[in-house]
Amino acid sequence: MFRTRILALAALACLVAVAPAAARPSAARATTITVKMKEFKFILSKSSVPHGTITLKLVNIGKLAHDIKIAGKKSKLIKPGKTGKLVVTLKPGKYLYTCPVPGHTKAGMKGTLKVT
Ligand SMILES: [Cu+2]
Repeated sequence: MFRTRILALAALACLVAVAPAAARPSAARATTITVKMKEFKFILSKSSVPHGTITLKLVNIGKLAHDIKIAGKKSKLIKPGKTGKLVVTLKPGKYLYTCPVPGHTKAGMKGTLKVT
């Protein structure tokens, strides 16, 4: 009987310890943006996202290979018709993104992502 009560108390203590973490409002959010790449521009499904973990779902709808560079991180080169992804963790601010393939940024493959 005594032992059962101890176990019940221990179980309750666990619940109390876990609950506040799950309800924490300032926890980092996870957002996914679809990024279509073509000659010579990026088309983003969202141009403003909340800070936290941001997954860029890359879809090359063009005829040349493209990749993306943002906040010092770079994706793999995505071939025409292929997909890929790049995960970045960003604080609030404005981030320039470009296509590092020579000549592509200059041709128009660039933009700014707003992180709130
Ligand atoms: Cu490109």
